[in-house]
Amino acid sequence: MTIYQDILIAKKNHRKLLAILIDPEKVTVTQGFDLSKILINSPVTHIFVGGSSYNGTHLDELTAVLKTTTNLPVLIFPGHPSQISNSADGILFLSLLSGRNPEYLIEHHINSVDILAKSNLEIIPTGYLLIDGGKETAVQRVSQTQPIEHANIELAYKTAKAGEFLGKKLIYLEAGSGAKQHVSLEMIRYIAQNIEVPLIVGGGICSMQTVRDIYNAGADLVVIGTAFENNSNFFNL
Ligand code: 1GP
Repeated sequence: MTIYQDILIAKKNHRKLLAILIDPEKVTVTQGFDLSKILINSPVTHIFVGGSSYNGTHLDELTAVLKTTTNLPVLIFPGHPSQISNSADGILFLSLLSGRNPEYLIEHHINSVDILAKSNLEIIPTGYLLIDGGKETAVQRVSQTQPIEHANIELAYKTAKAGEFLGKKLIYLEAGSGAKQHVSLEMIRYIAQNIEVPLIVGGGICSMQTVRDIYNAGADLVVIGTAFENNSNFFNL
């Protein structure tokens, strides 16, 4: 079964999914081993690996360690084509639909073809929407795009739905790593009720209670980065 098929089945069965975002800029290979020990005893179901500005050399090794020591599906969450690793299981092939920067809508994708065409990675087309999280985040800075306003549910919904019509298999609502405020429950609820494909929500989520609230609002998969970096006991709270 593919990773995407499993996500679809989880959605159908209301089995909520939880991803940890690991930024290779902040995690060494040795730390990857330690992380794995925590993750295998946690509710985490997926590992996302990526960052807005990583350009180091240990991505393949770190990805391989995370994959082999946890047995969890590892998906590349790329900020740039150079962040694609064949050691992963798949890739969220992101189009930044909230923005109007052609690099993040199609250019990076073209530049990824040579490596992806030769890889065994499961490629999952993902509509990526940056929603204002109360401060300028790395995605905004690196992509040079404006987020959708926190309160503009209609625009966020129409952008997500257009992504679905374009064939995106996942929609990802992103407040940005370390956001002051996560995507509102109201926006999540409205979009979840009005799209068919699974919904991912991430950015600025600081407690397991908020994770549950976001599930209850209709998200199928929640992404945690900063909160776990700050507290490795996060999933037990
Ligand atoms: C960022 O959504 C992820 O792409 C995670 O955000 O670091 O704020 O948890 P945080």
